[in-house]
Amino acid sequence: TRSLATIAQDSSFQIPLIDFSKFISASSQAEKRRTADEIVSGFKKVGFIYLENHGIPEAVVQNVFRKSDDFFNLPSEVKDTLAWKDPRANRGYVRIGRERVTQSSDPEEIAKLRSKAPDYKESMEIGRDWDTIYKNHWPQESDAPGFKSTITEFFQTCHALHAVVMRAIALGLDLDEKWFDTKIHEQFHNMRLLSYPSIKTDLLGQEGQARAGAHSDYGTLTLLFQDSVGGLEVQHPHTLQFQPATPIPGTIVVNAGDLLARWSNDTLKSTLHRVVAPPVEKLSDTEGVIPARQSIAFFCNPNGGAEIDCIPSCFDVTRGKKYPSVTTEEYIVGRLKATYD
Ligand code: AKG
Repeated sequence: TRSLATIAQDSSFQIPLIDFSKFISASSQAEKRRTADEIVSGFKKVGFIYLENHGIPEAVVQNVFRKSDDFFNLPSEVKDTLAWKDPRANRGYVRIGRERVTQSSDPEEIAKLRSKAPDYKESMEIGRDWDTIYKNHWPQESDAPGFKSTITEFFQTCHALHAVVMRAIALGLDLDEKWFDTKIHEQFHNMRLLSYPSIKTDLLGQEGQARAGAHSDYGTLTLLFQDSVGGLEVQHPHTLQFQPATPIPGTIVVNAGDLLARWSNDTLKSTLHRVVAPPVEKLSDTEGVIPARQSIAFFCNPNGGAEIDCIPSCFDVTRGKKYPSVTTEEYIVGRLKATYD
């Protein structure tokens, strides 16, 4: 058996930094395959990767952050008119205290957690804008100039990048590169703009209070854009220690969600993560206050009606299928229902 100290420094549990240009514009099929293998290996071991040279210009990301900040600076009365209402739509503004992400699926336990220690954050949830049933809750153009156009464009940009990462995953799992294409093209995704207000240092960390409690994501992939404040942490599955996913400028943090883990027979890992106070070194001159933090999470899902049945290369006679087939919609809506009040 390995000693705890050895496990704590487990060097295989490092979030790999992937140069995605070596997939997008690979100089050879071998380089492309090598990059796909690195990506799949990151999802197998850690469940998280950093992507650099992903093709989304930094100026685009910074502009989305600015528009997001402008939105959260609107008066509460305005934001409250755009409130999130139900898990099927999963759209709208979620004020501080309405959500507590957790692994629990017991409604009573979740309600208790939520009233005692809700996540200290507010968010704006956005779905595909052309959905015929569910409508996004946009602010008036005069209240938030350029917000809608910037966000809808960024939604498309993220969808396109996710489709390419799914191609890399297909290749790395020995499937045809286009295996996922027709199962993920309906943009059944959710973009979440997040704002974590500044908070007194001694308030965060008490009785399970966090910016976002430990949880895994529900869908296939999450593309996470974070500012430089820090605080995102990823849990080692064996030691249960949380390790920082330190912000690296220009990169996107990408993690696998529960539905991709299930689809892949747990070949790919959906790892618990949380958002807490940044490491103490970063707080030395902030006088007892943790600075505000902004992030954008793009939660990717397969098509709503897609049957999520074990990927062919992830089971065989010795490794049976662990889960029955489920549709994306059944799965995601069920998970969302449990998290909100
Ligand atoms: C979530 O909203 O599910 C997150 O994990 C957010 C992570 C972050 O803000 O860095």
